[in-house]
Formats: sequence, structure tokens, C-alpha cells
Amino acid sequence: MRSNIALALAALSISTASAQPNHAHRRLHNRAATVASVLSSKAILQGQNSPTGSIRLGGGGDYEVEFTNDSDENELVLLIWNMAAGGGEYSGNAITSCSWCNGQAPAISVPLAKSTNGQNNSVTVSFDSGLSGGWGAAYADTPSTMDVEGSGGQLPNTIQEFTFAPEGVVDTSREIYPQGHHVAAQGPQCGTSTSECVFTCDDSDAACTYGYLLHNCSGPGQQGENTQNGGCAAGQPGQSKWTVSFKN
Ligand SMILES: *[C@@H]1O[C@H](CO)[C@@H](O)[C@H](O)[C@H]1NC(C)=O
Ligand SMILES: *[C@@H]1O[C@H](CO)[C@@H](O)[C@H](O)[C@H]1NC(C)=O
Ligand SMILES: *[C@H]1O[C@H](CO)[C@@H](O)[C@H](O)[C@H]1NC(C)=O
Repeated sequence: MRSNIALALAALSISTASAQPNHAHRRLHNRAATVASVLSSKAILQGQNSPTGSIRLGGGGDYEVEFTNDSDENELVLLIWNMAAGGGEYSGNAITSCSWCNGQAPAISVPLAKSTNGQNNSVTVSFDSGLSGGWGAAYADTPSTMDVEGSGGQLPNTIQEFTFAPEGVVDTSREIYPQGHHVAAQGPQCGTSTSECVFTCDDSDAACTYGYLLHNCSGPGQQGENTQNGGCAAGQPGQSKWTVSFKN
């Protein structure tokens, strides 16, 4: 299964690199097909990708996040999910709660291509104030959600969690899959990454549901050193542009 994914990604990079403008339609089609096959191979549902949802593609929202691909991978699939009000229980319809992406569609699932030939392929997403949720990326080597014991269907990779509100924070979690990829987010006051404002398990080699602590989170705008809550300040709505870089 994994080698099929690698082949699909390799094919995509060739079509992207050699694409002419009049092949744009085919390229988009190929890319959508690739996202679908990558996600289904990992037992992750496709995102709602609503143009008008509380989490939506494009800028101009209360909170804006620009995602870039800074890994060596040709194409990642960016996943963003929204916790249901009340702590993330399944809510069924408009509000998604896909840390458990195998059973609940994420708000967003889009390809995150490398920038080539001077093209800026970063993806900007808007968030309404007051939302909590998370994001992460499916890489070629990200296992299926069904193959990782204890993940309960969560994305088996490093994830970042957000509460976009004036008192909210953004943090990084290695709890689900401690061997996951590197990611770094920068906000208006501070940052969080796989080594900063990061939750790790007490036994850092194993995934955990309990027994985790926040580390390296005591700089300006950061709160919660060695606690089970905290992160880097989200900032004020309308003034808070974040950048997120997915790395190797
Ligand atoms: C890429 O484009 C976005 C707007 O779509 C912009 O905010 C960002 O600064 C650009 N990034 C680079 C590296 O040029
Ligand atoms: C905390 O930061 C130090 C210094 O940068 C680093 O060596 C360490 O690995 C970090 N801790 C975690 C849990 O990432
Ligand atoms: C990914 O794209 C961003 C801009 O969108 C660029 O700055 C970065 O260098 C690219 N990463 C790679 C590995 O090409």
C-alpha cells in the first residue's frame, strides 16, 4: 500500500513539473484524485472544504493561517478539524470533530504542494473567532489511522491544536505519534513546534492518552510550562496572522 502512495505522489510531481497552462484542468483533476487516494489509503475521510464555513480556504477571517510545505515531500495533504462545542464529542453535522478523522470528515483536506518555478503554493485558511480544533498533514509515510494501535482513528502524525480566541493558545502535540514529522507555527507573539510549547508523553517513545506534559513553553506569550494545559497565545482576532511550516 505504501509503495502505491509513493508512486501516486511521484506521478503527481512529474505532472506538476511538466504542466503547461492548458493542462491546468487535468492537473487539478489529478491532484483531487491524488488527495482522495492518499486519504482513503490512510482511512481518513475527505474534508468538507466549505467556502463559507467557520473554517474556510482563503484569507480575511478573524484568524488567518498560511500553511507551507517546507518538507522534501512533493505533496502533503493538509487536514484541519474543528472540535465540537463541549469538548470534541461527535456532533454529526455542521461542526466537525475530526481528530478522529476516520469517522468524522475534517473541515479541510487540501493538497499542499511544494513551490516550484517561483510559484507560491502556500495555502491560507481563515478561522472564525471562538473555534477550537487542530491541524496536521498526511505525508507519504503517514500510516493508516487503522494501523496505529491506540490512535483511535486520529491522524498518526505530529498535530497542532488551536483555540482561536483572545485568551486562546496554539500548541503542538506529539502524543498520538511521537515519531511524527516536524512542524513549526509562528504567531504574532510566539511560536510552537516539535520542540517549543510541545506536549510529549512521559515515556516519549510511546503514544499516550494520559501522562503528558507541555515543554519549553515559558517565553513571552507562552504559558503552561510542565502542565497539561497551555501553549502560545493565539492573539487578537483581526490582527493575528499565523504561519505553519510542515517539515521533514
Ligand atoms: C504566498 O502567498 C500568500 C498569499 O496567498 C502570502 O501571504 C505569502 O506571504 C506568500 N509567501 C511567500 C513565501 O511568498
Ligand atoms: C526543549 O528545548 C531544548 C533546547 O532547545 C531541546 O534540547 C529539547 O529537546 C526541547 N524539549 C522538547 C521536549 O522538545
Ligand atoms: C514549499 O513552498 C514554500 C512556499 O510556498 C517555499 O517557501 C518552500 O521552500 C517550499 N518547500 C520546498 C521544500 O520546496
